Amino acid sequence: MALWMFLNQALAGAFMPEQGTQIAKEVDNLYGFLLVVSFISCAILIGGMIYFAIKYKRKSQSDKTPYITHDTRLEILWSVIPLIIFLVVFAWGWTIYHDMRAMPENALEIHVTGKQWAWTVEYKNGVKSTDLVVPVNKDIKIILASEDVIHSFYVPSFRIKQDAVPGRYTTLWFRAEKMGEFYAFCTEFCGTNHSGMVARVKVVTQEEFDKWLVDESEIGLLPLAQRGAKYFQTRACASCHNVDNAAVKVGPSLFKKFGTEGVFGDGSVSKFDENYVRQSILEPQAKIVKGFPKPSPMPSYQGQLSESELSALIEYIKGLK
Ligand code: HEC
Ligand SMILES: [Cu+2]
Repeated sequence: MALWMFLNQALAGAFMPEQGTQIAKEVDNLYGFLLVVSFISCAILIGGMIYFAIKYKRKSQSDKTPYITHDTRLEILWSVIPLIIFLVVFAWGWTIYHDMRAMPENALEIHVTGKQWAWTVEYKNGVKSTDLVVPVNKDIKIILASEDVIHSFYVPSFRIKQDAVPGRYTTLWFRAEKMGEFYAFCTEFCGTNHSGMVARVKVVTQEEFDKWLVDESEIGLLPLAQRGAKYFQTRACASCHNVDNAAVKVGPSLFKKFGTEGVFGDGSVSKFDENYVRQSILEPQAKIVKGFPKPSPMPSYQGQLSESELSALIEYIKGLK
């Protein structure tokens, strides 16, 4: 058993992501078992084949192959042993899967919504975030939805994965046992920027979590531009736009743009003013910045942002100088 655990940890540690939950350890144990059994079977099979090939190689013209029809004992053995192994794997896998799918009661419920190409996390008190922040050692139930196509929410370190399907809710749960930063990916190819659909999962102490939740909910009391700065992060603008002179991300940098003249792919120009920023956010396809692909990969925020949130974003972009 000790050797087994050692082998498993060595295997998992070698190429699996960090184990952030109890389920992750259980999944890795089963996976390790499958690997070890496969190695042993492979050795017996290939080893046996080589051994017999050498042992029964025809050595002279008079060598005759003995006539063997079957061996009942052997046949039962090589049928029953694999059957037992497969049933063990089945029962073991089913138990873990059952634990994964049985939603714990009294879990902290968090809504996560997929949209081309970002995850939005919403807490009961109204806080919206692009990071999934959760307290350590607490059951968390994620309620998934999608605004457009099928996405899939996957946290490799927690060994959990679930599709987000438009028109219905799906759920999954986890209990993070390690503090730190992990990643949630989209594992359902959902369009051009599918690979960029990543959210950070931050596991913090209960105290840090409570404080973060209050801080985030007090955002409404901040001055416009500061609120805009927050929305710029939480609405994923920052994942595509720089606000300084750093290398261009998916979209153009918004640094020192306000008040200048925007030049578009079709050669037209427009003043970079409040209405232009507003249109850029609500109808990204209307005017596409010169040098950027058409159609623009920027999602429309029509119906996603309130007037007050729009004003805050515009005020923030105005102040980028
Ligand atoms: C998926 C990536 C992506 C996201 C997310 C995104 N944008 Fe964009 N954005 C772009 C691209 C690409 C362009 C350039 C093409 C165009 O004009 O649509 C652009 C253009 C713009 C422009 C015009 C820039 C100029 O130089 O004329 C503004 C303003 C803007 N985005 C603001 C925002 C804001 C505010 C948000 C968040 C609410 C946001 N964007 C989210 C990719 C993105
Ligand atoms: Cu996706």
